[in-house]
Amino acid sequence: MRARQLAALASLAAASTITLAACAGTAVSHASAPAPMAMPAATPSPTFGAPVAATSVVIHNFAFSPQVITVKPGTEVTWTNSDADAHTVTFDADRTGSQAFQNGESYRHTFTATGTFRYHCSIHPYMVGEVVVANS
Ligand SMILES: [Cu+2]
Repeated sequence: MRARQLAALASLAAASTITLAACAGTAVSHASAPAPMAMPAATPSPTFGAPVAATSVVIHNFAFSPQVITVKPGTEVTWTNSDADAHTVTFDADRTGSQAFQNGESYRHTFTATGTFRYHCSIHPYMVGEVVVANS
């Protein structure tokens, strides 16, 4: 019994050592292989709707509508919550964005730089949207 426990502990320790070694190896190869990071941008998610030129988004039935909007740089975008539940607008890239806001409340954000800005609701992470900021 005692010997078996010791053996189990020993194999656990060995496994930990292997895991640590594997982590170190992974970290090195990860730094030189940006392919996994680039994948989401290269293949747009099929759950995203068609882009719509708009400056306001309504949150209704646990979805952002329109889901994908296009704006010019310098545009202020307004999200208005028409659900009974609170939601957030949280940008995927840096987790900045709104606090939870309630029914009838709005969140505004001005987009200065061009780019594609994906966001989600931090309370309901399956709620996703995108703002495409482009000059044309
Ligand atoms: Cu939500």
